[in-house]
Amino acid sequence: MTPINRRQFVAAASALPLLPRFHFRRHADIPRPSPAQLLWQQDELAMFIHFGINTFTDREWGDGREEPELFNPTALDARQWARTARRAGFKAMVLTAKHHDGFCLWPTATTRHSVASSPWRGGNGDVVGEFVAACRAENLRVGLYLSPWDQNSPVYGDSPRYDEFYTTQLTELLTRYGPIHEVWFDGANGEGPNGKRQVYDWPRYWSLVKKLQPDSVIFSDAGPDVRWIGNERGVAGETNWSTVDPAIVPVPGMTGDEVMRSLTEGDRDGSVWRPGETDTSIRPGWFWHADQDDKVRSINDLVDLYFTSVGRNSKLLLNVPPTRAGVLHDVDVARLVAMRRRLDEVFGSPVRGRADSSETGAASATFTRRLDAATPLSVIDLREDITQGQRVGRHAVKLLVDGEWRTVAEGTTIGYRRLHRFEPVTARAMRLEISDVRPEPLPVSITGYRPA
Ligand code: FUL
Repeated sequence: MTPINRRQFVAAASALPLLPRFHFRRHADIPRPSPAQLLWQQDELAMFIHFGINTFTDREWGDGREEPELFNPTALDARQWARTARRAGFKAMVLTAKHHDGFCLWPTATTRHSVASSPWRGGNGDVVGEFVAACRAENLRVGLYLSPWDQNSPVYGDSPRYDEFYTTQLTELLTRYGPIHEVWFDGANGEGPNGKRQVYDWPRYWSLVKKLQPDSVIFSDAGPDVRWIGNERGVAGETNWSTVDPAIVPVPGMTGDEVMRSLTEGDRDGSVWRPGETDTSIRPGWFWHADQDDKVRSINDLVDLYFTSVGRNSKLLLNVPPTRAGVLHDVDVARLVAMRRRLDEVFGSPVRGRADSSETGAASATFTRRLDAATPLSVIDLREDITQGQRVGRHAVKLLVDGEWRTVAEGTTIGYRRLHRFEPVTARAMRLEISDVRPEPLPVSITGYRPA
């Protein structure tokens, strides 16, 4: 007998008249996360580190003509970045190994525009190496951002030659430093010195990453593993599917309403699993600027970010830029630690109750949990088991208050995690109604939290 694959088996078996068809619909193949995508999502919080020549020129986008001598952090301490991240509950960090100015934070063989031409550590320094070592020491997953747009490279715009240059840089980064969990690509694209626009060979870059770091996730507008959420404000869509139709955003850097909608909300019947990452900065800029030391996000603002990203089936990649000394600023550190304290208070006393009734229809279900005593609640935390895909298209949360069911929250998608905040009410039971579910409903976990 010739072996057949799973898809052929399902097709063949569902054609048999004696077997009920619903059996096969119940096990429909819907997109599910890979192990690497699952880890990425469960981390919930990652810290973005924008650091480089811009830190010393006070710019956001360098032009590649900076003198490498300007790069000279006086007290660089990557361990302080990592320690802060861990204390604040972050599970991963992503460093700008190269930004649009082309200045490399590691001693690359591809260009002289790097730390090796700077006075820092006598020209023998390696920020990427120190960053990776610090992540390992603090048990954080490692991510690297290698900007495709490079304003320094003389071959930028000469597309095949630049692809060669760029993949050599990628190879250095992905072979010298051990496991890299996330590789971050942005879509910025310009013209080279020859006046031509660079055409990036995305399939080549991505297959190289997969070859060198098979357990990593690749981030870009177009994934393939993790997609950009479509804005830099820290706000995921209230509707947020982790599935997308890959034909809508085939390459990074595209614009248009449908592109932005698909980035922000995903696509319900999309054929691939590509969850959204929400990146934003703790300050107005991505790089450190002295005149923004008094513009660091407030504690409330940081807590809100958690609700509008992690609480909407996304992951938060929060940028905290080191100063010219090479450390995270005291103000930023204090805010992050306070954010952690506040989140620990909010989520400190979970209320689960016990399962009471549940009713399941073809595309809807109701789950009820009784509480042991009347309990004040102000947050509800919903979770689908995303190892089984993402299914719920609509939901409502009701609390039993004085003998009546009161709706405290309504929405569309749930996914990995959906958080709702509301004015405290004292409840005896919690109920979740889900509808517009595809394929069939599975249990959704419900946890309440007391007012902090
Ligand atoms: C964008 C860049 O242009 C910004 O400078 C920043 O690095 C942001 C995270 O990505 O594409």
